[in-house]
Amino acid sequence: MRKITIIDSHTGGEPTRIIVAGGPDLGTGLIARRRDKFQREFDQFRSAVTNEPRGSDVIVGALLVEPEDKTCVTGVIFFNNVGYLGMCGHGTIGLMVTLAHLGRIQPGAHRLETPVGIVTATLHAHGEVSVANVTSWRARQAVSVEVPGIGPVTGDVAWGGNWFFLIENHPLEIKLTNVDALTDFCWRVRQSVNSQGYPEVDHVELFGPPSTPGAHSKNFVQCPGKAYDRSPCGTGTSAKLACLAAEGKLCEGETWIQESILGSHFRAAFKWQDQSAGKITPVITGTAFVNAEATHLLNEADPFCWGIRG
Ligand code: PYC
Repeated sequence: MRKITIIDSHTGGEPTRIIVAGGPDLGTGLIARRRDKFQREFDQFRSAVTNEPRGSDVIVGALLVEPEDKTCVTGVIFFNNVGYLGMCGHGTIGLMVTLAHLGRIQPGAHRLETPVGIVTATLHAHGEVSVANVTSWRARQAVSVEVPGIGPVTGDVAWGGNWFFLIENHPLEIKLTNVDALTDFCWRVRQSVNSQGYPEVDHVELFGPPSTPGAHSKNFVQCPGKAYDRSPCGTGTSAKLACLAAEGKLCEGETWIQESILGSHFRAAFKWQDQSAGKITPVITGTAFVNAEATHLLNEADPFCWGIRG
């Protein structure tokens, strides 16, 4: 019987499941190529760890791999119920807290290798984590798409480690009792965005007024597998900062507090990397808690050994 050791955490309500032992051996080399190998040859591990009956649509999984760049504390490949993520902000915060829990890191700055670039995450003495994310930018402003059953919807396309379609103007209130309507809206929008020339957009992000004093905005982020992010979404907040920076609505170093649909928060700010090209380095700060250590048992006699795939 194969065994996979995992550690679970949550960041602002959004779960991260780190494989710390027993995952597939992807060898060495470029981490993006190893991610492709994971997908091509070992995708059943992704499904076993994230999908039911062990997981759920909400879980983001992470496989730790040997970093190619030895200045990095680890390499990490994030994945979910349907596939692979470029970067994951809440997952990186969860990873740092998990590495601290394992005694593998101490407070301070640590470099992490991901398939879309190296990020620097700082574990603060009080337990918070700040992630200096990959370069982020707005690729298209005010793209209008015709959405069947809804009508025209306008949003920006931006990169924050994953591709986002960000919508300010929409008719929905962002609250938990509205999740079904928010999910249906975002899913329809994503199909239209993808079919109308932006096939790479994998997340849809809606914004509304915050509920907590001091926050600047509340979001609803739909992930590629249709689940919504319980956290304010680190890569989505990075994409949001890129849009705010491009519009001159947030200055370098100014704090943006992004609230999630649950009411959890990330604090965010950016540094210009190339102002003329609209490129920024976002820094996202949040908190995670380790909430389980477990061993998954993979018994080939179990018909759902490798998870239930949609
Ligand atoms: O925090 O970047 C994030 C994220 C992406 C998908 C779920 N969470």
